[in-house]
Amino acid sequence: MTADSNPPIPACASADGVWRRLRVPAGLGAVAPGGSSWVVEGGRIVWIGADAELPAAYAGRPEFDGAGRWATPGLVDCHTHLVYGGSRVQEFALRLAGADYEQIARAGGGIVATVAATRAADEQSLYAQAAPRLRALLAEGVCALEIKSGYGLELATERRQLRVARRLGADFGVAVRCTFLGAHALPPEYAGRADAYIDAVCASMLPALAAEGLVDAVDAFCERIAFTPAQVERVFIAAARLGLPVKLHAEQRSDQGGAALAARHRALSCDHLEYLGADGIAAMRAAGTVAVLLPGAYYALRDARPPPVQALRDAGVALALATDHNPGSAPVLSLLLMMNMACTLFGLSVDEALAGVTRHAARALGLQHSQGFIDAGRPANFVVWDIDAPAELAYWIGGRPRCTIVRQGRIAGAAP
Ligand code: DI6
Ligand code: FE
Repeated sequence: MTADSNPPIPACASADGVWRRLRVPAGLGAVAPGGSSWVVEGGRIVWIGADAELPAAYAGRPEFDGAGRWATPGLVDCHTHLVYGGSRVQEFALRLAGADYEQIARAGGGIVATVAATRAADEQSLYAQAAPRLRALLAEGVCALEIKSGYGLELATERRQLRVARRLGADFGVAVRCTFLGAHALPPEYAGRADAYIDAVCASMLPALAAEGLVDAVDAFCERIAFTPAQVERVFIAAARLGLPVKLHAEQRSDQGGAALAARHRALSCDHLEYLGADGIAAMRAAGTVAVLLPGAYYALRDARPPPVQALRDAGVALALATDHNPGSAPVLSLLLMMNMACTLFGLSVDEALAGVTRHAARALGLQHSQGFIDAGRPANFVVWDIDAPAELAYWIGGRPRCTIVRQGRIAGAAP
C-alpha cells in the first residue's frame, strides 16, 4: 500500500437526529427486540428504546429511517501496530520458500528490519504511510482502535510513532488508544544486554513518554525470541508506578507463563494465546483479563495450533478479535475478515465474533464505557449495514457489505 498524500476522511455531516427502525444483534445494545430507535444529540446517544415509544419531545428532529436494517456498535480493533516504516514483503517470499518467523527474526529480519525503516522515517512520512492503512480499517466501520509503538526501541522513534498515532486519532475523528510497546524486541545496539535495555525502557523511555501524555497502556512481547517473564514483570511494575494499565503478547509460540503473569498485574488483555495453558486461563478468568485472538497472524504464519477457544469459553473469559495489523506476521487491513477467520479457523460463533469486535474489544482497551455497545449516554458510534443477517458480517471474504458509519456523532461516509 502506498503512502497517502490525501487529506483525512472528512466528517461529512452531523448524525444528530432520530435514527428509526433499526435492529441490533443480541447483546450489542440496550435495545428492544422488535426494532429500536435512538436519538443522537450533540454527538451522543441521548435516548434509546422501542420504535413505538419515541418520546414526543423528539418529533421534528431530522430523521434517518433504517427501514429494519441491522445496526452494530462501531467496530473496535483492539490490537494494531499501524504506524511503522516500510514493508516486509520480501519476508512473505522467504516464508513461502520455507523459512519460518523465528528463523527470519534470528537472521536479522523480522521486527528489527522494521525498526531500521521506522527509525529512518520522519513523522510526516510515518503519518503518510499509516493514513491509508487507517482509512482501510475505518471504511469497515472501525470507530476505535489501538496503535502500539515498538518499532523504535529508542526514545525518539517510539515518541514519533506515538505522536503520529495521536495525530491520526485527532485528524480522522476516531478514538485511538496509544500503547507503549518498548519491550517488543531487543534493539541491535543492546545485543546480549536485554536487562540493560529493560532498564532503559523502565527508567527513561516509559516515564518520558507517559509524561508527554503519549501512553494509554503498556504492552510487552513475552517469548523466546523476545523478553522473559522476569523482564516483562519489571516493565509491568514500571507501568503500575505511573498508573498505566498493562497488556501482553503472550503464549504465541510457546507457553512462557506470560498470561498468568499479566493477569496477576490485572492486565486489560492477553493477546495471541495459541499456547495458553490451564493456569493462564484460570488466572485470566480470575482477573477479568480479555483474551484477544488474532487469526490473521495465525493464518499468515500458517500456525497449526489454534488458541484454546473452548477452554476459554468454558472459563467465561471474554474473547475479543483484532487485526494485529503489522508488516511482518499480519499485514491485515480488514477486521471483518478477522471475524470470518475466527469463525472458520477458531470455531467462534457469529455472535462471539460480533462481541469480539465490539463489546469485548472495547474492554480490552479499557473503553467499555464509551465504545462497543449502543446505549444512551454514550458517544454515537454505530454502523448501519445493508445486510440480510448479522452473519453476513463474517461471511464475505475479500469484500464488505455497504454501510453507513456514524463515528463520534458524525456520518463518516458510506462504503461505495
Ligand atoms: N507479535 C506480533 O504479532 C507482532 N509483534 C509481536 O510481538 C509482530 C511484529 C512483526 O513481525 O513486525
Ligand atoms: Fe501484535
